[in-house]
Amino acid sequence: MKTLRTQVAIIGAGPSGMLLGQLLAKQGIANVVLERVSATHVLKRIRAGILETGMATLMREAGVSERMDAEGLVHDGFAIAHNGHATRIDLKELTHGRTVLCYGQVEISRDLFEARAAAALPTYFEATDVALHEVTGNSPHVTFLHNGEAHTLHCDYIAGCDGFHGVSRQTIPLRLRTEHERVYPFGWLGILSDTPPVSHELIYCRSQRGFALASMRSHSRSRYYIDVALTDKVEQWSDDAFWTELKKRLPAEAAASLITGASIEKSIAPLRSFICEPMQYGRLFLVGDAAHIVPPTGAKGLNLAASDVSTLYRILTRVYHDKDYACTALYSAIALRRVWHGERFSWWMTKLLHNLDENSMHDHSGDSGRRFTESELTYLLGSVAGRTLIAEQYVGLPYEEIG
Ligand code: RFL
Ligand code: PHB
Repeated sequence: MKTLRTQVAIIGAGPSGMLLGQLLAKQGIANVVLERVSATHVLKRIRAGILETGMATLMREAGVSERMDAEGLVHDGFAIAHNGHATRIDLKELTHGRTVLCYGQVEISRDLFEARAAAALPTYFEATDVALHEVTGNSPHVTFLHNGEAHTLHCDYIAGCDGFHGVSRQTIPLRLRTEHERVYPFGWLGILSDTPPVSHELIYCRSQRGFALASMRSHSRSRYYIDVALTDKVEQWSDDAFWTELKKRLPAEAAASLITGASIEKSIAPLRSFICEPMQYGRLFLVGDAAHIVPPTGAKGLNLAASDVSTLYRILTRVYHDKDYACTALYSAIALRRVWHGERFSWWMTKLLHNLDENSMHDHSGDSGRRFTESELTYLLGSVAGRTLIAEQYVGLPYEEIG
């Protein structure tokens, strides 16, 4: 049995855990990261692509932004296509100069792993049987197995950054947490290909056949999604079948200029809205996907994780630099206020752009639910106020100060 000691134990080496670790280390706050899988495994998960300014700023504060600033693509806007007609949401103009950055989550993880390794900060990959103990007492600790050896990590605080399926949230007794959940009756089939993107900006499409998204990772690597039935299996979708369906959903002009190629990754992700309240239990703080999941339609998942990280990092800095122990009690309320906005926006964007059964569940006859949504979208896209509503939330609401 090995005994270890640190100030903050971080469970999970996804973007939440790694970014928090790097920011805390910059402030001289010791931390240890425990991750269930290998670094290679983490780097295989193709996920987010769009960063709000808040996330990009945190990467800069953590001193890991060199490649992001050199290679990330600044997007001044994106398009929403409806009935084959694309309307541009001019983010920059509608939000007084704000933009988003297109830079893949895999690249973020790679930059954070390299920085952590270079600073020789303690990280245990392939740590199994991670369990949290005495979280509400004065001597919290985490036990785990690493290379077959039992370890006990004593700490002051625990950051549960272990995603939706992690152990941290489960440590909060059921009677003390409320979980809000919505599952959607479809998933996103995503494909990555070394082909030039069909447009230099993202195109979100609502069509009679379903949703489609044209995104990218660079000028030569594209990421496309279509919504599919939850029962579909990825093996059922050949590359050809995917491209054929995508072309039917994209506006005609984009479909005509789409360059297709072999997929280098293909997967189906279910869509879910989920929020756990509170996000704190004693000395345990839940961060990112461990506490909340959004459907990807608003590109908010990683960005909500980033605002949690920012809040927790500022609170812990105050604890260790100013001995302000009481401010830890502020975490959950501050984090949740922004989470609920992001959740609402993601649900709303999903509803606007997909054929959701929920829209027609009150129909006695006909199809008024779908028609209401189509009218709403037509109205929003044709109105400066409507486009501004979308733009302000897409670039991200401001972070709240610690009171
Ligand atoms: P992660 O990335 O899930 O990392 C959690 C880590 O914890 C580890 N873990 C454990 N470690 C130790 N012990 C245990 N018992 C453990 N259990 C789990 C896991 O192995 C993992 O390494 O959570 P984190 O760090 O909070 O990051 C959240 C983001 O990954 C997520 O919100 C985004 O990817 C969501 N998302 C998007 N977000 C955006 O902001 N913009 C986007 O454009 C965007 N696109 C997307 C997305 C997510 C997608 N999928 C597949 C869900 C597109 C897709 C398709
Ligand atoms: C992506 O590029 O993976 C991506 C972009 C925007 C979204 C979701 C996913 O809303």
